[in-house]
Amino acid sequence: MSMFCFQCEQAVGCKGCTGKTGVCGKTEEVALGQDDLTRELIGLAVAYEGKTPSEKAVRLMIEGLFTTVTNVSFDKESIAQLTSKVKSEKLAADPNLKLDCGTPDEPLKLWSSDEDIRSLKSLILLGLRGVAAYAYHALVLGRANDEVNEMFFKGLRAVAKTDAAMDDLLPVTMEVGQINLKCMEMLDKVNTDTYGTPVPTTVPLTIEKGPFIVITGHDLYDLQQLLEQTKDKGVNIYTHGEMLPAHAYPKLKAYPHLKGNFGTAWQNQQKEFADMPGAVLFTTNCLMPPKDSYRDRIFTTELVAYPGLVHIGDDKDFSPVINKALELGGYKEDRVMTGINGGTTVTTGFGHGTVLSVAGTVIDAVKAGAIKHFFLVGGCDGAKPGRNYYTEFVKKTPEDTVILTLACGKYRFNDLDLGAIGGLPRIMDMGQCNDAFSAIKVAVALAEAFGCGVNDLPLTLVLSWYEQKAVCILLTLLSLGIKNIYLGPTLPAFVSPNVLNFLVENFNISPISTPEEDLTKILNK
Ligand code: SF4
Ligand code: SF3
Repeated sequence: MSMFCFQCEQAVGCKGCTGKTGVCGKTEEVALGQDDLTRELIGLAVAYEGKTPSEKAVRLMIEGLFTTVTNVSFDKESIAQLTSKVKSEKLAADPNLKLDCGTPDEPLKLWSSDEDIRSLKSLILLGLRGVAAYAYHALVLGRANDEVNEMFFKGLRAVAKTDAAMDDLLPVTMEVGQINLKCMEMLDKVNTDTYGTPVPTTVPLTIEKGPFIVITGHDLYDLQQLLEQTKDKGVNIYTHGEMLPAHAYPKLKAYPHLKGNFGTAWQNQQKEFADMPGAVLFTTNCLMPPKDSYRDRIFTTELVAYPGLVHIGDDKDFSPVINKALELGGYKEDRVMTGINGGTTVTTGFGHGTVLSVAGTVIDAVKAGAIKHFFLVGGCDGAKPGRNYYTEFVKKTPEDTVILTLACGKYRFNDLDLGAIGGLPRIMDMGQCNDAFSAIKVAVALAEAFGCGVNDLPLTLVLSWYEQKAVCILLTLLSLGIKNIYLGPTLPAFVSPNVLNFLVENFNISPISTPEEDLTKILNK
């Protein structure tokens, strides 16, 4: 038995990672442990058929799904512990459960069925892993939604069906998309209820002298706890990766020692963290195996885990991180750092609250012809050279167009100064990947204002994907009937030719080609 994983964009040869280690650094043992966990989660879902899942079962379901997202956990021990909790809960719900999706000694049977069925089941399972990440963040802030929670169980029951046909599974994939919209809406609401409505904010990329901590991932609650605990400690806090939009939330922005943003997107961490005299806290994906040169400075919390790293538990006592930052002492002088295009600041905070507050200006600018087209250039970043497409695409967009962006793919271009239209910057960062909710809200509001459908707006979505949150967001967009999406850098390994045909025929999804060719196609339509 060997590992097989094809859940992210790095899958070897666009087919799958096999052998001893995946491209992400996940070992065979961890991959097989994640398969066991997934099998137990499917069992849990089946055990609860016709019954309302207990609170404990829901929590285990969300944690289990999120743990298997790419770059979250590399730790077979914590995965095994979670698996055994899921197993006990499954047996408590149905002691006689028999499940035909493989024994622990063989790979999940789910993956050995017809390729189209496997493809749709993958879209459901991987999409739900993404939704679980967002549900988890909302849960941390005390918010949950029964409909969202029920979908985890319903979706995994569909995956468990060995006689499922394409017609059974297609509606479930769309349902995963619809439920993700609800989930992102819940997260948007609890984020803004807790930390205020994001406001446009310019964030320095310079690291001031003195001790500092870099916090990365998506979890705003962890950031706030860390800001509280470092208040009078002489330690500055810098965001990294998907934590950047935190600067725009009034209640987080209010902390004077939240100073700026360190580095660029996740895939550059092994280079950017080497020799850094500060501590780093990972709150969610995307952790890469730490190099020896800096592993003593890396800390994990929540579901993120890596063998040998110090993990901050539920008590959220960040003292080890703070002490490490004090011990390292930081840079001796302010360190001017830049984005990948040489910019020294980036801006964020253009969520639906801000953009819709100036909707009148935007609509007038479109009517007057000052804004000809909107692009949503968003999604994940990654290591493939082909991702340079997104930088070039943005650089080549005409001056009378606006670029909305979100998630970590924006580091390819968010330090560019492309000027302004009607007082609004041409590049507007709407936030983290879950803030795709903001983009959808803005698109729907614009469509209403112009009395047309979203597909009739002068708007094109140019998306980049890497991990499973991008999968659920894509399903959300499709479930809303949004067409003509450009997707790259490559298409997912788990999309079979027939499923791809379905997506092309029904939604006109196109793989990206070159920035010039795609821009010509889009703007001449
Ligand atoms: Fe490979 Fe991605 Fe799976 Fe890691 S998560 S093993 S890189 S397909
Ligand atoms: Fe990025 Fe990992 Fe997907 Fe939240 S942080 S978008 S890749």
